[in-house]
Amino acid sequence: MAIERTFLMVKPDGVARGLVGDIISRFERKGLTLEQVRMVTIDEELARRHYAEHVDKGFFPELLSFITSGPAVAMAWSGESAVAVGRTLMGPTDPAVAPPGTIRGDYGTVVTQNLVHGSDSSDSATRELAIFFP
Ligand code: D4T
Repeated sequence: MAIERTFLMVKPDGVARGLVGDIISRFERKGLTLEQVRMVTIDEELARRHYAEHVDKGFFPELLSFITSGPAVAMAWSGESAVAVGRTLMGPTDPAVAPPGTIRGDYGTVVTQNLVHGSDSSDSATRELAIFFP
């Protein structure tokens, strides 16, 4: 048990569909604390830094096109086990199989347009927060 910080982002599809308020509300109601928030339109350079582990994957061109397609909402959150709690509320990567009650399970069907990003470890959170909130 530990207070952690995590990086969460509403991706361009979530912003375009007007789901920012709902998504923020879910994290708030769960008990996490919103520390910082800013709108950002991700460019290719930022996408390559954020998704460094995926740049050589086959799906990267599609991911790059999507993530740079419009504004996103970048957020720093804190709370008890914030990394795991954030991931639990988001649901599995592919919205088609994400259970109802999760953000991806409730609002998506397509893996690329999966609405939200959340750090998958404390180390990732530190790295990602430094990129978006230098
Ligand atoms: P992010 O990083 O966006 O929170 O997603 P996950 O942590 O849940 O999933 P990930 O890192 O494996 O994938 C990053 C990002 O790539 C998209 N993606 C993934 C895609 O477009 N096609 C694919 O086949 C996969 C596996 C979705 C999330």
